[in-house]
Amino acid sequence: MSRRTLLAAAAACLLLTAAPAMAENYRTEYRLSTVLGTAFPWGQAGERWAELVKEKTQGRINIKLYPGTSLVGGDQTREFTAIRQGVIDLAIGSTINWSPQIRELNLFSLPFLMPDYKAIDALTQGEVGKQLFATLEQRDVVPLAWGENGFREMSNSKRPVKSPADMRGLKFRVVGSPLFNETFTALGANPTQMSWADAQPALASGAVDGQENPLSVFVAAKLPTVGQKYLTLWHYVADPLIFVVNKDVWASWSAADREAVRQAALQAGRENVEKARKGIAGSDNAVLKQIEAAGVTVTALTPEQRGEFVKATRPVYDKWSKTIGADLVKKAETAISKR
Ligand code: X2X
Repeated sequence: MSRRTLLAAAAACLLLTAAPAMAENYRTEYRLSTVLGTAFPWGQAGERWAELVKEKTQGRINIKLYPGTSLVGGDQTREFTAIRQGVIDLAIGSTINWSPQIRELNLFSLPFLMPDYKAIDALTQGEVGKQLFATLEQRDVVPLAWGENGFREMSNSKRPVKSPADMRGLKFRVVGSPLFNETFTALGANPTQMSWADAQPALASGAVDGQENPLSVFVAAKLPTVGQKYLTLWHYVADPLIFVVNKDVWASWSAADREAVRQAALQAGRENVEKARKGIAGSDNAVLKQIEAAGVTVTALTPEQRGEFVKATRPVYDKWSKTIGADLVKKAETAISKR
């Protein structure tokens, strides 16, 4: 055997032994956490990411979706910690639910920071988005792509809300960060923090009067059937979604498979943003029509009326800007003003 064929044979041998050894490091299943299930654009994004990963890795990476944040017993504010600890391998998480652990993510919950969809994009697709991803990387997760839950609108079972005075005494279910408690308190309402799993029975029993969630969630969760008859379009905050992988899981994959998972996340993220805005954004108001057809009274605010809510929540904005980081908030405000 010539030296050359010997080398080629040795190389072939190495390849043969290396390939199965690498595959052995791969688990048969990776757990993907989301809050909402496949009736919602958010859960559909999880399903799509899994499908694209399977396709792009020729089945080497097999992802199973765990909606309802079931890997942390539905307690969505513990999701980020569970990813770091390896209880969850991958997640598509809302900036709201991870903000108790990552104070910078409260940025998107600053009341009335983002006036429109272009403003959301100016943040997630620009320097601010990059900086937030760098922050996440320092916290043991690999961020890959942005998605969207949406602009959060306010609903309740008691009366139309046109001004902060109309909110006085109403009990609202709010999510995650203490920032939400402070915002609703500043508006004169009575907020209670609870998980999404607890929110639905609380709305149905009348333990709380109202909630705030994107219109896509309002419709798919059938909130009009639990008495949510009054809806105010105030676009006060929006929560983007972030696609991440646990750092050790990421490191266990080959470079080619990592790239496949990233490309799959980017594609699923783009499709998710499109879906989350369908029937809601721009001139397409099909979702709003559907809500009105369900007998819901929809209140759109005039700029003056909206201004009252902005004014009442300004002290919360200023206080939380310091927690988030004055530089980051400034960067966000500049990006939005230049959009
Ligand atoms: O709990 C909510 O309101 C939800 C589903 O929108 C989030 O996870 C932020």
